[in-house]
Amino acid sequence: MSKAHPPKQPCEPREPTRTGMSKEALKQAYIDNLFFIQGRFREVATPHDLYMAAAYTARDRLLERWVRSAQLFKSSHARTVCYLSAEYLLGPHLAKTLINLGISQAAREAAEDLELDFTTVLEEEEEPGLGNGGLGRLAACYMDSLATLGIPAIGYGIRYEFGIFDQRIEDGWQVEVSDNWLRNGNPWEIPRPKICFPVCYGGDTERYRDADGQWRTRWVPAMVIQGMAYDTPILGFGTDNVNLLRLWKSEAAESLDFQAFNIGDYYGAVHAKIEAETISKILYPNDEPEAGKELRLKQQYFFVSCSMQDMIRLHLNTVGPLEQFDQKFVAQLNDTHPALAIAELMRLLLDEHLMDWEQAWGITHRTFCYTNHTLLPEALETWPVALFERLLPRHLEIIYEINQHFLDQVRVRFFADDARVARMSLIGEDGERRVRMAHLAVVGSHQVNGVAELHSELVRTTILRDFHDLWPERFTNVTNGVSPRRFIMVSNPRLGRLISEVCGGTGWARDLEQLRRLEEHADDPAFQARWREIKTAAKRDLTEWLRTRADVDLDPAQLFDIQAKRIHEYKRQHLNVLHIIRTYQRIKQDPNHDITPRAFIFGGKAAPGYFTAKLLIKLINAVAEVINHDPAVNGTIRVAFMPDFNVKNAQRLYPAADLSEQISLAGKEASGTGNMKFSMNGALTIGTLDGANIEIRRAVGAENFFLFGMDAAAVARRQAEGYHPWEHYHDDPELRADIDLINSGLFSHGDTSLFRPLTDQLINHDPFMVLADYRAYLEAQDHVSDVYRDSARWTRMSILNAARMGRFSSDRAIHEYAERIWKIAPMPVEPDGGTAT
Ligand code: KOT
Repeated sequence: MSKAHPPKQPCEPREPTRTGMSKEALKQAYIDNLFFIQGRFREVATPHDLYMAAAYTARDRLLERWVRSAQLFKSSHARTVCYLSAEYLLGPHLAKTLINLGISQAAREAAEDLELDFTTVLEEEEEPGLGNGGLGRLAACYMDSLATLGIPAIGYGIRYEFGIFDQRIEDGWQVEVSDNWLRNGNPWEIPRPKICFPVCYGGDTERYRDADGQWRTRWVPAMVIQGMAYDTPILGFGTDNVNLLRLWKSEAAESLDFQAFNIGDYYGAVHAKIEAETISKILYPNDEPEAGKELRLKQQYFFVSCSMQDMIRLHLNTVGPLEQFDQKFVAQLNDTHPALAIAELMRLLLDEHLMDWEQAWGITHRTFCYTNHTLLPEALETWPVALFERLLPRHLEIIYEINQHFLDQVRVRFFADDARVARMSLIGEDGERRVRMAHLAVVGSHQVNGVAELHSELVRTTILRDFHDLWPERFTNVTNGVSPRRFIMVSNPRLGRLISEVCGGTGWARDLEQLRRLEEHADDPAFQARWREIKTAAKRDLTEWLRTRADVDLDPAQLFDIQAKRIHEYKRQHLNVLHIIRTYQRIKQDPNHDITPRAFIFGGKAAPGYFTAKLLIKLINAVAEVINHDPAVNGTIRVAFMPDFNVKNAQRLYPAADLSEQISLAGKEASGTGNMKFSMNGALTIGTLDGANIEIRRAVGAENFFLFGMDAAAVARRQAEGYHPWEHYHDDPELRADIDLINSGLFSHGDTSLFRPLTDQLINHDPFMVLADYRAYLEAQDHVSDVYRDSARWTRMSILNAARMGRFSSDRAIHEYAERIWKIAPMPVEPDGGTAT
């Protein structure tokens, strides 16, 4: 391939280059794409050109299936799920697409023939980080499963120009770097300049009589922008079904721009353009104070308005009468960020399509379902009424009217219970008047679910208790799940191959209960040896990566103990740190102390404005610095912080873990999904009875799970009777010594005040009861160390963990949503374009 033109075509008939699946077809397609799309030939192609050619080669095959899917769904008027989410944390597309197409091996061999390093090509991809963590990643897993199960679906969201920040660690501190993920172009999206909708803000409303003499309201906005669609095809595994992820980019409405230009206000026009483009510019990090987040509300309205308008357009183009809207669509609200969609659909039906209230409300209510993802009070969204009124005056009127109808119902049902009416109102009146988005979501939906059994129970009995009293039938649980394609096949190909060998093919990746077949090998020494080899190989890979990226040397023979998730006090990374410090003190006090060698590995981002979480990162790195360089430790224990925890890097962690840290205070973690990803990859869990941990423990067997700490009921009791963390500090000399060591300045070059905010908070307030669970945690960790020394026992437990994780596939979760909540059946796309029989 030394000439700068595409190779000559052979004369004999062969597979079409743009859709063929054989190695030869892929090779030809790859060379063509490098030439005709990138305008490159091998000798001058950059690694990015090589990646782009591979991406376009995969994309052609996606698009062919997409068109067939779209044709089928359109012609059959397929009922469709619309997943509304402000976040999608998709991770790299290429490897997953090749797996879902079933051409991973062929592509690898094609790359070999072309003398390309396939791993380097895959590494080149910049992932779209359009989410913060669990909630956004769940949306991505659910999109994967919807397509795999053959359920017609559209994911609606925002095409943020800048996703979640990249994290660098400098002098132990987190430094945020902006995520310019679109810099080199995005081969996975198709811009749709003709699919765009106006979105209005501000202004006023006015009453008028329509042609029938009916009084109606219209919104006279102060500002109009537009949203343009960017489509990403999402292919399922082992199927030709392709669904659509439609993300909206904000831009200046063309007409406005032009008007200003015509009257000579060039700067005004440019300003309007900038203001419009700002709306989809950046993803907000979680855990930030809500104050002054006008732009966030604008974002939420922006994407739900475009999405609702698009759904109505699709409906009118296919089914027709809007009365049947809720038969065509069901809309799932991924937490309350898109809850404004309820008011927006009402507005469109009432004001634009001139429907009456009762009918519009019936349709709206039958269309929406709401998933709650958190009980943390600070994460429950409310918006100041004043801000709402300024930005969305018509929606506030509609919300008031919904509230009036709703509270009338409450008053009749709960006679003379004013306190209850005040508690349930969509408007909070304590202090500044605020719109309560969770209340809007519950009132406007026909189903409400939590994301793990305990969480759903707490939703019913705490934050939404009054609503449960009123509408018990509305509440349900769907425990989260994760995609085995992403988190086993892509992340841990060695394990994937072994499972395929045991299960006789890759069918397990669509039917995860098949993992059970691993159980019969759990005690087989030869199988155990292979299992350990796979784990060790992943640990070696991670060790190598961390050596170059985090300047730390681990030993794959150590127990790899990993906590990877957002940094937050409720997740209790500091509890983990206290155990590390305890282990360090044991070594220092008795160098002959028989310690099970461990690598403590952390990963996770802290919200840029969350001071305590950032200080926790500094503490982890400060402890690492001292321990890793102390000759007395002699490498027995090591501490590492993986910078920039994202999907790509998560894929390096899960396969390498021996122990998964799931140590949140019971009742705080809604579900967790990292817990599932680790366990599927054969890690044992040390964890509390929180979120999905409870169900994971039940599934894998209590004897294969390291449980510690208070349960949610005990937490509530302790809090009710008055919790005094200082007593634990005072009464437990080891705990005191650990905290005192932090305060001594040992980890801060003698600065005794650096970590005081953390330690003072623990001793005096400790809202997440770290000190109360400290002793139980240490005991559980000692048990972990003992069991790890018995390699056959540990390996058996590890195999059983993976074998029993079938329930935690996102396919199971989506199957539950489809059957129980959405009432929607699969519509498989056959390779020839017909429906399956
Ligand atoms: C963030 C802001 C407001 C409301 C909810 C959130 C949120 C919740 N972000 N991520 N979550 C996590 O969602 C996951 C998926 O359900 C859960 O597994 C996890 O426990 C939540 O913390």
